[in-house]
Amino acid sequence: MDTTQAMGDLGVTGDLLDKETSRQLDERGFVVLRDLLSVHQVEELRRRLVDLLAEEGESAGTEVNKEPGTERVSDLVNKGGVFEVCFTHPLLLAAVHRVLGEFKLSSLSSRSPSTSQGDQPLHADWGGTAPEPGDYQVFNSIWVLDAFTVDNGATRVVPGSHLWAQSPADVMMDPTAPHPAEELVLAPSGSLVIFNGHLWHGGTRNRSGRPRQALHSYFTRRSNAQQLDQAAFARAETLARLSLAARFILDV
Ligand SMILES: O=C(O)CCC(=O)C(=O)O
Repeated sequence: MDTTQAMGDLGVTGDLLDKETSRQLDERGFVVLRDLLSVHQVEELRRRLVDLLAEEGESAGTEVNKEPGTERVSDLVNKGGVFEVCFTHPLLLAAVHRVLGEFKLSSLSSRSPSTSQGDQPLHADWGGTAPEPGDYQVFNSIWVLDAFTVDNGATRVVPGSHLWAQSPADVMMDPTAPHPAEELVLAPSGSLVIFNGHLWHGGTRNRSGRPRQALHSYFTRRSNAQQLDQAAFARAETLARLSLAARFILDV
């Protein structure tokens, strides 16, 4: 199995990403793809996350990280077949491949900012030196379960910042402050926000009084370590359920 075969098996054909999507991903660093999940899928995902949060309580999110003021659940690969679409959707894989070349899943988690919480500094998802354009190491994506609106903690992004070879902390006095070029990513429920992991972005405050539930499918170049060691966490029932191609994406 190699990347080409795995992607082919999972339905990625040569021309899946249209020209405009590719252009936006290259130049602006992010794109909102609408209607990737059905209403039924969104409901199933939401319900499973509610159950997991109740089951796991204080330990929810600990496999990767807990973030004050948010509810997170991690290691979702092993917590239900319902999450499989989040790391096998052909459009997502085509976009990841365009940016990273050879890749694997790094982690799959959920994030919901609580009421009046959720502000994050602008950041890129790569801890090391910001790479030159084209030498990208990480890719991120957000499955929007509750529509992202102006007041519910939608993600902010600085379009084109993945091309600057700089991190916000290198050049901004205060990365928690608004950036003059930032945009709020507004997206209906069922959308997927795909973005270059070097794009400057961050969560914003949820002022809506309602949940803002979303899932993060985070990918890394195949030669990098994963945020969550998928092989170490893989459960027997997960391995039994997944196709060889899906296992290749996880590197298990
Ligand atoms: O959920 C969001 O709006 C963005 C979260 C994010 O960028 C992060 O947790 O690193």
